[in-house]
Amino acid sequence: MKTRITDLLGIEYPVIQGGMAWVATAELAAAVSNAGGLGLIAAGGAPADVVREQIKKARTLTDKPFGVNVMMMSPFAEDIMNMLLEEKPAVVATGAGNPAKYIPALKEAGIKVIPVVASVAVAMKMERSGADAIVAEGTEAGGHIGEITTMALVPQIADAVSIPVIAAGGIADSRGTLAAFALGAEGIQVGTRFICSEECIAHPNYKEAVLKAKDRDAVVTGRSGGAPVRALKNKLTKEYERLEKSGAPFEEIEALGVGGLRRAFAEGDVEMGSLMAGQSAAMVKKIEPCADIIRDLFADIDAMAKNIVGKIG
Ligand code: TUI
Repeated sequence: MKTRITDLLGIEYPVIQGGMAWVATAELAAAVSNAGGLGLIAAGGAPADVVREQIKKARTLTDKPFGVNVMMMSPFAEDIMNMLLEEKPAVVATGAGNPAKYIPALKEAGIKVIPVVASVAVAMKMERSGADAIVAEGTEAGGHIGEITTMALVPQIADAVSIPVIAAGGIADSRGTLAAFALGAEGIQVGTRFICSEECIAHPNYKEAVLKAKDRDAVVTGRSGGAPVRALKNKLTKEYERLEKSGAPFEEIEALGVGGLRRAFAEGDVEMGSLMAGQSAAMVKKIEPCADIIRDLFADIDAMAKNIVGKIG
């Protein structure tokens, strides 16, 4: 496959692995890059030295390009950006905020910059600031999300910018890949399905929760505080809902989530851990190597496209 994304990043398949805090470690990033996609190490809420060690580890596991996802709401975002200017990963992706002030220095260092956005306005702002590509992330995605669906967001962003668009949110098989390309994307970002890869070191209980998830299990909490997060329904999300409905103070609601990711991904606490996952969780059927996941994400695209043209063309 050849798109502006495979050319830009020097990869075989136009797929980027989502920057999932705690899940997207050096092991997962290297496995995805070795399989021909672009793996990302997620900085999440970790300090710069921890992220630097992850980059060094990934370099021992792959000689292919990989990237780092920086969560802009992290108190360490600036430190991490400065560290990245030294380490020079192939790509810096960002989420949950505006990376514009860092883009000139990153580009100067030869790093490609790919912000994740959830609206047309921010996509246009990122293009003007010098981004190399954009991830258009629909509300189907896991973690911190916007309001607009992938179906409606991707074509609007594709029309609004000239840089290549990567679709994210709800994509977990080759039907989703084909749909994303039909909407104007030139690549896909996949998170949830990679949680259930063999190489992902998240706790087995968390992988099991994704495998067991049904269509309505990936619920949104935190709307009242202005930072909606999609995660698998459990005791924690129910407690969130109860507090939000009761009009509890923001601080009390927020305190509930502190440490939630660590509880889920490191400790396997499926009751009070934050099991962030997208709506595609219900489509994930087994634990398999990253190479098999990537092959399946692009399987039979030709035949599917021809079949569709046969029906409606
Ligand atoms: O960032 C994500 N997903 C995330 S971040 C995260 S850590 C977290 N946990 C709890 C609460 C908040 C964060 C877990 N999952 N996806 C990409 C994404 N970025 N979605 C939405 C945005 C976004 C939002 C606002 C991007 C830019 C933006 O504003 C830009 C501006 O101009 O201010």
